[in-house]
Formats: sequence, C-alpha cells, structure tokens
Amino acid sequence: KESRAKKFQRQHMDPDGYPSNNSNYCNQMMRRRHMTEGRCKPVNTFIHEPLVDVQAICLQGNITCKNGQPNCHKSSSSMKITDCRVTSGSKYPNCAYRTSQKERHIIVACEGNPYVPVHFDASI
Ligand code: T3P
Repeated sequence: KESRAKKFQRQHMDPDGYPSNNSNYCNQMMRRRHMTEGRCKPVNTFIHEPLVDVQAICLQGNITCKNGQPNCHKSSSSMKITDCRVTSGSKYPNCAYRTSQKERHIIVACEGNPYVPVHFDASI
C-alpha cells in the first residue's frame, strides 16, 4: 500500500516541472498523478522545489493545522507552486482545471519517523 509520505509526493511534488506558460499543466498533471479517478479532486497544489527543501519544512516550528491538529509547519521561505482548481463547468470523468502559478509560503502537516510531509494544508 502507498504510504502517506509517498502519497504526498505523488500529489504535491513536481520539482522539475515549473509550467512556465502551459495552461494545460493542471489538466495533464491531475490526470497523470491519479487525482481524477472516482472524482475530480477539487483543489490541489504542486510544489516546484527540491524534495529535501520541502521535507525540511517539518523542522520549522509547529503551528496549528486547519483541522486543529498541532503538526503543521510553515516554510520560512516562499516556494514556487502551482495551484490547480477544478473549473465550474468541469464534469467527471472529464476533469478540467485552471492552472495558477504562485510564489508563496506553504504550510504542510508532517508525521512519522522520519518526520516527513503527509498533507498540504495551505499557502500564504
Ligand atoms: P491532501 O491532504 O491529500 O494533501 O484539503 C483537502 C485537500 O486539498 C488536501 O489533500 C490538500 C489539498 N489542498 C491543496 O493541495 N492546496 C491548497 O491550497 C488547499 C487549500 C488544499
């Protein structure tokens, strides 16, 4: 079975894939990373930074996650990300997404030993 750490990498990591001007990025990546099976995942963020830099966020101070758990951590630097948001007219199984590139601080939840990212909580 896929671990929560591997699932985070599949859903959120794309270190080499900054989509300079590809408005199809989210349509392609959401399908390629299996987030359009069973339903169209409504919102998903891809992070375009080295995995080690994202894992290092777990070493930053704890903050409270949106769900009230204490195991969230905010990146000290801003990171290159792409937000994918399903369009209003999108109809499963034809999942259609809007692609928006941003540079933001990100908040991830970490778990386990090694203590690594398992959930993307927010960008600010
Ligand atoms: P996961 O827990 O698998 O990382 O909040 C529900 C899902 O939406 C959650 O999936 C994270 C994802 N999400 C993003 O990827 N980016 C965002 O900016 C927000 C708010 C949620």
